[in-house]
Amino acid sequence: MSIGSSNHQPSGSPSDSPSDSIDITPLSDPGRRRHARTARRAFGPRRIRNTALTAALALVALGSLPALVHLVPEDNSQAVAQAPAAPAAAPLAPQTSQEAVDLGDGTTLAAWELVGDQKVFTLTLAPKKHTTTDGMIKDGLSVNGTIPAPTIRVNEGDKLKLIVDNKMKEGSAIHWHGMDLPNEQDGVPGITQRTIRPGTQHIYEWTAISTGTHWYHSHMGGDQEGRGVFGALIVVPAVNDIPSDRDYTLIFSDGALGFVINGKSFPSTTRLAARVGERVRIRLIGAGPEMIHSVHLHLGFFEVVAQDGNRLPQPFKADTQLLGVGQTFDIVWVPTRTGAWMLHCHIFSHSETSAGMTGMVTLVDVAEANPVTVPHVPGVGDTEAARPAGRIDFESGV
Ligand SMILES: [Cu+2]
Repeated sequence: MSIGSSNHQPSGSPSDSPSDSIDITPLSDPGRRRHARTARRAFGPRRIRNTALTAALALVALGSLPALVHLVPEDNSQAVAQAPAAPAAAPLAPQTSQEAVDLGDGTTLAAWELVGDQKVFTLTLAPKKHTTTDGMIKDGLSVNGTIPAPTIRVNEGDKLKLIVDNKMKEGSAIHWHGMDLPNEQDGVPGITQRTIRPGTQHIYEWTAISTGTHWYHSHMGGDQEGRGVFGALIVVPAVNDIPSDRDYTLIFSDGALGFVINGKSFPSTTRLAARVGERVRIRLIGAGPEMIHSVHLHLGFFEVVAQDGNRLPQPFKADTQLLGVGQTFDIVWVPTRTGAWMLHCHIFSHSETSAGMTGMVTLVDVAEANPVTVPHVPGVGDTEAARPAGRIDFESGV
């Protein structure tokens, strides 16, 4: 499965099942049974087998039940010719809301609702006792109850309304990092807006025109950011997105929460799932207020394909990517072997103590590649022995 560029839906956790089997759903439809009975009377059992086969194949091609009406022909050889042209696929109904969804990498997709022509997000900032790993409880700041803040994922050109509701005991403002937007929407307290006082709201309105992987965070000094007010801000380009089978986001932070990936310290970080041969896109975000991180992935190399949301004109291969404060990189990794492959900051004081690995460490669990599935064509076997019983032998006509 490839994740398309116009995908509105969360894409971090594609199904592990091949799900390539062809489902001829209308088989149990009473209308079809009626047609089948009529046809059986008219043509006898052998002819109906042929007709049913042809109808099944045509159904697969057309993917629509109404077409079946045209597929009980007097002469089976005319079936495909008589079938009407496949109707144009109906346009998808516009999405009008999105629920919060666990994206499978330790981040959560932000909920929104379409009001008029705007996608409306409500972001509630509040204190939270946050556990980074067993026994490590920190005084964090959450957005909609989560650390990191929920991932805002929108499409290029979307008009956004972002209601920031400050339920913290301190003032704040939210900066939309990497966005090309009007100055008064930039979220810098004392410069472009008044501080959002405790117990009050502030509304930001802007259009998402800066595509790729970005982020948002409190601009009230680095302290709030270090305690958790940071999240991914992904603007899916209308065309030419980076194709991938998996799409994960890893946000590195190093403030009051300690050395964390997506708000967690190893071994409580979320392990990522992948399969051999898949294109695994990982969006790296340096959201810590203080430090650079040297992000290393075991097993070969990955390709660095974008920086700060912009596709690189010349992607390059690396096994370690330096992630500066405020930077983002998109990397694409195609695992070649199964196993538990480590992704960690290679600055060992950020990822290890004398007691072992901790902090900025996670693992990618790579399973075997999906088997190649060959479509089954009913009635046709490579050898006579391979033909299932009851199937028609086209050569002999028996
Ligand atoms: Cu580091």
